[in-house]
This record gives sequence, structure tokens and C-alpha cells, in this order.
Amino acid sequence: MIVALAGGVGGAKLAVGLAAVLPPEELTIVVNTGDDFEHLGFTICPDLDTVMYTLAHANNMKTGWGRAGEGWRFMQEMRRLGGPDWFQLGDRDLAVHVLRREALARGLPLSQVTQDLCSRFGVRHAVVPMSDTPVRTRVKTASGELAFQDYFVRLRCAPRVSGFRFAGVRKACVPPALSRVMRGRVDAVVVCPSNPYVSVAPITSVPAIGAWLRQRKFPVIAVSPIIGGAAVKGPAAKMMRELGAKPDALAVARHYGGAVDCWVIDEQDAPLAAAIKRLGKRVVVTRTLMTHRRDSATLARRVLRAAKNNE
Ligand code: FO1
Repeated sequence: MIVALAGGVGGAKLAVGLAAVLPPEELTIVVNTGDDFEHLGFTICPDLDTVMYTLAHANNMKTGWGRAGEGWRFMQEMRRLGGPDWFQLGDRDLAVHVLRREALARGLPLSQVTQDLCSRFGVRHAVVPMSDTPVRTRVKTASGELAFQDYFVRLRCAPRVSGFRFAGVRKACVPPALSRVMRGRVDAVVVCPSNPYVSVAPITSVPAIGAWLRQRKFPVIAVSPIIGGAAVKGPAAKMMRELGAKPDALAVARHYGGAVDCWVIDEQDAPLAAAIKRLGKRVVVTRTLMTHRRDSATLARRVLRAAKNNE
């Protein structure tokens, strides 16, 4: 069983690659829910939806979130009526938010709701939220704490960050589907190229998941989210600079410390391989930029080979 930890666009892309090379019974994708928030009566779950849409080949490749071939009549009318329009809800995307709200209102756990939505999209691989109870990333800035989507979308990641808090994480409840996997045989955990602070840390901060990783009997392989000193997408490099780290693959390896056994870095970062090895890590240098779906499967195969060879 391979367990992938994923959040955001980079996470979804490698998750799709792993799903292309592994059958459903050999892959569990654990997804960050720290981005989730209540909006217009909906519980919006961006990373769960990004992974689901990407696995269903229904994702919007341009924006990295939401649906392909989306319509915006709902948002046009919302704007005309003077409603909140800072967070775009596409016409097709709305159907998922309505179905999720209805299922949650019936008391179904988020993992059950996610599994049901995935099967409606024909997604057979296990997409599991890190917690069935709410965990909300709070972004600490000089002018106070921000809800994640306020920081990320409304303020376009402009504020300088000084830290993060995951409200509700101590009470987080690992979904049964994930508990079962954690009790079973795991061949490797793959940390997808997601933002270390706001996509991966919320997952590993869930107490039972963090403990499971610390007591692991399997290798943890991570793909650097930073290539050539910049994040492929999103605010990871900006956050690293604001937190005093140099935005490069070596600093990311230092950040994770003993939590990762093997680093997969891009060819552009080959000069950093020796320094990462000096941290006691195995290093694989390959092309990690995933532009097309075939890149995702190629990278996934390389990551799995590194896991198997424990190289
Ligand atoms: N990101 C934006 O930058 N602008 C938006 O209007 C926006 C709407 C949106 C709606 C549904 C959804 O699932 C994701 C959405 N995102 C939007 C992305 C969202 O902010 C995610 O948190 C990012 O993908 C980062 O993980």
C-alpha cells in the first residue's frame, strides 16, 4: 500500500500520476483539509475537490482548481445582486458544493461524503480527508490572523506570514478508511510536491498521523515543491523567504528534517544533491516538473522505484 500526502495543485498532479500506475487497492491519497471553509452556507473543500477533479480528468488545467469547461452565470448573477464575489463558484462546481452540504447536513462524515462524490465522478482510487472533523489553517501575519482563503484568495497571498496555526487539529478525527490503512502494511509514504506549511503540515499535525509517521517502518519519499528556487505554483517560496528560509530544495529538506528519508529533486537542483545527502538523505535527481499527465505517471514510477529500492 502506498500512502500519498497531497494538497493543492502539485499534490493533485503527483496523486494522478500514482493513480495511473497503481491499482485502487494499492494507493490511498490523504488530502489536506486545512484550506476548507464555510462560505455562503457551503463547506468548501478545495484540496479534496482539486484531487477529485484531477483524478476524474474534470479539472481546470488553467486555474489549477475547479472544473474544466466551467460556466459562471451563478457568479455573474451573484455580482449583479451585490453578493460576495471574491471567491468564484463555477456553475458545475456548485453541484458538488450542494451535494456535499446536503450529505454533511445528514450527518455523514466528510470521508464518506468524499468517497460518495468520488464514485459519482467515476474515481475509484481512495481520496481520504486527513480528518473527519474540521481543521482550519489560520495564517499569522503582522496585522493578525487570517483564515486561509482570506489570505490566499481575497488578499492574493500579499500579507507577510509569520506562522501558521491549524485550528481543531488536536481534536482531529482520522477517518476509518485511513485508520485501517495506518494499521495495515504500508510500503511507503509519498509526500507530494505540495506547500510544506499549508498543505503538508496540516496533515502531519493530525496527532495520530504524526505519531504514525514518527514510528514508521516504511520509507518516506518526498518530491520537492521548489524547483530552481521557486515554487511551481502558489506561495511556498514567498512563505519560505518570509519565514527566513532560502527558497530552495535544500532548505525544504532541512525543514522536513528526519520526517523524510529520500528526496526527489528536479534536474535544475542537481547542484544541491550533495548537500542534501550530507543531511543523511537519499537523493533522486530527475525531472519533477509535471506539465502533462504523462509527466505525472513518469515521475510517479520514478518515486515508486526509489521507494522499492530504498535507494
Ligand atoms: N482560488 C482562487 O485563487 N480564486 C478563487 O476564486 C477560487 C475559488 C475556488 C473555488 C472552489 C475551489 O475548490 C477552489 C477555489 N480556489 C480559488 C482555489 C482555492 O483557493 C485553494 O485553496 C487553492 O487551490 C490552494 O489549495
